[in-house]
Amino acid sequence: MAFDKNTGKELWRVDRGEYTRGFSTPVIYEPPAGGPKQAIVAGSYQLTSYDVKTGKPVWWYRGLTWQLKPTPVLSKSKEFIYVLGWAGGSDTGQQESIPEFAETLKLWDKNGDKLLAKEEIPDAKITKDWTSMDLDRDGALGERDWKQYQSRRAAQNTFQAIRLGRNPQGELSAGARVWAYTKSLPNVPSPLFYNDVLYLMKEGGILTTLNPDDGAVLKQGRLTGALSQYFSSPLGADGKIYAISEAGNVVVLKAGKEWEILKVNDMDDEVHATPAIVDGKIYLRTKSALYCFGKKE
Ligand SMILES: [Ca+2]
Ligand SMILES: [Ca+2]
Repeated sequence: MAFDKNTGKELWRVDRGEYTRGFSTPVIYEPPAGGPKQAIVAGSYQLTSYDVKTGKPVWWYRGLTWQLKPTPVLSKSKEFIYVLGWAGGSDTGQQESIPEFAETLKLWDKNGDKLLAKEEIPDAKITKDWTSMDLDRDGALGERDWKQYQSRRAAQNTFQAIRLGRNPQGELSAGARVWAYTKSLPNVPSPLFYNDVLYLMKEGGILTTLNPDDGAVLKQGRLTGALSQYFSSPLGADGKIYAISEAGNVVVLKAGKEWEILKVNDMDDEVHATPAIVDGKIYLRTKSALYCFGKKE
């Protein structure tokens, strides 16, 4: 949905019913060659860019995983976008080819109503996570539910670079993918593009730097002193990287492909939010307080 910032009036809304899970924040994008300002949204299986004035899709790209939580990041030139997605059961090698709905009905639809009731399905992998299967909540699997299941089982978790060029239009082909990295993928923290290096902050405290041109790993290591879960996304500023663990350890790193830890601070409180850096100040929210750090004026 888009709203007028002054009046709160709804300007447009688009139905995204086929994007069954999504937590990713939209990214505002202006094509380098001109063209309308857009909002890029990462959702189930597809990245879609909407004209912010009309809500009309300008371009889209298939080939994402099921649940998109991180926010995509654009390259400095805005000609590439880096999209990270991780969902349980979709790591490389876990993909399955699921038969068509009509074929499955022949096997399992005992009462012949062209739907698959829970009791008719002998596969516990399907029935155990029923709420993500029965999308319209009618108590049985229809063709739409099944198509989503097929997509989900075919999807692959990746951190991938997609070439947008200078003014993308319509469907971007699979050839738009420049590279894909499939190991040590974070679930929640968004990637960071800072000074021509990509950073991934994985749960458990594993930091990876990648070359944005080819996806090659530049350095991977654990953040000693901050090895808990990570929900907060890493940030770059002042030649440094800031990464904050759930346990409240703030790691300050020297930015660069050969990153190194400068300091680990302890907030003595849980942190799930990504800090904001504005006008030389860092705003950091823990479970119980909001802090501001900066030089005294
Ligand atoms: Ca049936
Ligand atoms: Ca259903």
